[in-house]
Amino acid sequence: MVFLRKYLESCGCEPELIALIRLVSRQMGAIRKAFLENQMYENTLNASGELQAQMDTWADNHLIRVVGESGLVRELASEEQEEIIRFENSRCEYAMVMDPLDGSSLISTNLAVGTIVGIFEKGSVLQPGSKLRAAFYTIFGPLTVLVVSVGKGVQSFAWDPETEHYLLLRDRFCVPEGSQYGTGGVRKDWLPAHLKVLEYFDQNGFKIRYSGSFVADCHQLLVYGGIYTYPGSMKKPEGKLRLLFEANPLGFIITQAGGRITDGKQNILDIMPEKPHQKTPIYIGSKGIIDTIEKIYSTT
Ligand code: AHM
Ligand code: MG
Repeated sequence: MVFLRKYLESCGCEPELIALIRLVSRQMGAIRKAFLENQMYENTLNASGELQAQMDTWADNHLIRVVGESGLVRELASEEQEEIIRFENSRCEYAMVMDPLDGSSLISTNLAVGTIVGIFEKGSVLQPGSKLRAAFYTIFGPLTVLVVSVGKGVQSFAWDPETEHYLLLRDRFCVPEGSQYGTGGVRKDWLPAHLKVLEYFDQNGFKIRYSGSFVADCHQLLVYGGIYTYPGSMKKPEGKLRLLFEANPLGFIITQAGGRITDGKQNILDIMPEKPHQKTPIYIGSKGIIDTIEKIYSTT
């Protein structure tokens, strides 16, 4: 039986990084419990102007408190916080980015949602995704599953509530090519290049799968291949999803599993962020399909 801590040690991770990954991932029991009493929406908007679910703010407040008290993180940026938070008393220099509860519009439907985290070794949270030291997400499905990369491939672990340990579920993911896709947005607003991409999928017999939860859809493509996209549109050329909190941690993980992430023109992991809530169009998934999408973009 392989435990999360043993796995991280075998990768040569420093004790403080292991402590941080374990600390945050161990909060999933508390977050999972909180769903029962937090099914509604708040009357507040987040920094992207989206209505916050009660679980968004619950998970955000909980993780900020736990991470702040740990003394492990110097700087924290959250999808649910306007400003970057600095913990002056921290004994470590890690900078952490998080989407405390991704897919929150699905809470009332009981479909899979999760938490997304990226960790930089030091410095600011405003760094390209390629500089991440580690990234992970959790997904609340029938099991609570943790998918993690410390730059040495991608593994998944399942939370055992009885022993309170994460146990290795799957060793070394490798994104298969696959032939399924999910796209966010509204057809009448899509740009010509995206329409051509969809035409390519139709012509090549791709199957549609889109849940409305980025973590769940990315987890699916990690297993089955294919791609997820939330493109730019005529109304929102920058797309919907955030570079820091969603694109970079998932892009890092999928890249570590042999896949790719692009905005259609460039590797998203190379983008230098200018502000915490910066958005980006996203195509993430199997390498061959992303290569094809970039070709379509370069000729449209
Ligand atoms: P969230 O972080 O507030 O949940 O928003 C991001 C979510 C993604 O998980 C998902 O892929 C997308 O937004 C769904 O958007 P839409 O409802 O427009 O399809
Ligand atoms: Mg999100």
